[in-house]
Amino acid sequence: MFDTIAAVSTPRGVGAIAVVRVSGEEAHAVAERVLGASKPLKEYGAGRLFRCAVRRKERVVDDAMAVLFASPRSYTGEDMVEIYCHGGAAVTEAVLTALLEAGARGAEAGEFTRRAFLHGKLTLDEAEAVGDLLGAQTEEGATLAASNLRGALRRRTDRLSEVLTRAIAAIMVDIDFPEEGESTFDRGEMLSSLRKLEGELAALADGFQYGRATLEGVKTVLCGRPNVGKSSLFNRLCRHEAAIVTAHAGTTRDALHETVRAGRMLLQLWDTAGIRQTRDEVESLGVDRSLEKIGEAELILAVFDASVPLTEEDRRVIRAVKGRPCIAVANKTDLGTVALEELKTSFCQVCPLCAQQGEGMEALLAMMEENYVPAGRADSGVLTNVRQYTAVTNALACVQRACNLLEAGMEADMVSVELEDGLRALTGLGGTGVSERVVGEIFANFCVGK
Ligand SMILES: Nc1nc2c(ncn2[C@@H]2O[C@H](COP(=O)(O)OP(=O)(O)OP(=O)(O)O)[C@@H](O)[C@H]2O)c(=O)[nH]1
Ligand SMILES: [Mg+2]
Repeated sequence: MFDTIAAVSTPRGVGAIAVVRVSGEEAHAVAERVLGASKPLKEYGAGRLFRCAVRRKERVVDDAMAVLFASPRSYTGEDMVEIYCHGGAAVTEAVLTALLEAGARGAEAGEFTRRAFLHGKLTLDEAEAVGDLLGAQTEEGATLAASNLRGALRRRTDRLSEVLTRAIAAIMVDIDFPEEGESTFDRGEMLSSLRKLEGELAALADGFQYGRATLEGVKTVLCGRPNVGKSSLFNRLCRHEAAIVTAHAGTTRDALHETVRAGRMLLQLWDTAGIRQTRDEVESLGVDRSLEKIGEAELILAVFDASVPLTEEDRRVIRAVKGRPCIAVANKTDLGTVALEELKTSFCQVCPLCAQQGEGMEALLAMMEENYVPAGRADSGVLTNVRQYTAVTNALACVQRACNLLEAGMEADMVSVELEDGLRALTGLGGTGVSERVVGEIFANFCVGK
């Protein structure tokens, strides 16, 4: 049974308008008790905007607009009413209170979207896309989430599930009607189709790095010896004077963090203390912190002063970032480029830059995007969270095992067990067979009113 819930769906605070939503079996009746219009609400029909007075305890608290939705053609799949009231804090509160007094219950976090999932209006990955869309901080992230909301990821996984279903069905025929010593299905053909599926699942799993980076941001750390221009670059990327810059070596002592939009990327960006041997206790703690941040980084921007030959301290930095995803930034090119060639011997990606004037920033952003934002991926159905990623990697492992069993000429029913596990993992991505607890956790992360 789904009772009738109500909540303010716009952010708290003052705005020109606020949207209050009601959903559930009694939604229309509850609204009828509160909204005074020129005729009974159902005469307006679904999807028609009408003007109304909102009443609470015999008093009109707002002059508003509203629209009815009839089940199943609504966001939640239930009867719904949306009220567009004036966005003052007291007005909004009064409209909500009137609905609660008229029989609705205050909605829990994410309850509207949860109902949409439970009524089959959205699959679980599409519901997650609603959360991703609300949290997206770049247009790239919004595009990705919107396309998942419109089913891009679901269609992609549905296609893969179909391959599994067909393979399972073929094996079932074989198990049910065994012919003497021979399979009724072509093992070679099945193996090649499953190997292809394996490749597609692996590509889907690989895209997770991009999905997460786009929505949560790439953990990016600026490092280098003191005075090379890390904080100058940090400020350029932040587009404001977030860090102190001086000609004094050892200016930055602590690790500074900002969330930054850079081109099509979102960065969780850290500026760090210059790495060097020092007797200064505070600076030395800062250096420890820098090394720690390097350890956690997904992308390192190792900054060097290109106008002078590399120093022993620079070489220590090069050793510290060895084998990590790293772009070398050859800074201070306005003063010279003597270190440029040597940097090219240690790094695949070297970007000449003048952080002080901003020359080279576009090239640097392009280099960063090259690593993290492959062209044309945002609308292809991308994994965006660990739950989805785990589902796909589990399915992938099952398919790999099934292929190995087929290759080893093992019994068809053993292959089929793996394929069924793989199918379960993959359909779980859309929410099939997912436990109440997991579903609850997903929606608990939403805000009230969503
Ligand atoms: N000429 C020139 N000077 C620069 C450039 N980038 C930074 N500087 C100067 O270099 C000095 C050090 O810059 P910072 O950005 O503080 O360097 P840092 O690497 O953060 O230094 P620490 O915090 O001490 O480790 C300042 O005087 C900057 O103005 C550049 O591209 N060209
Ligand atoms: Mg600094």
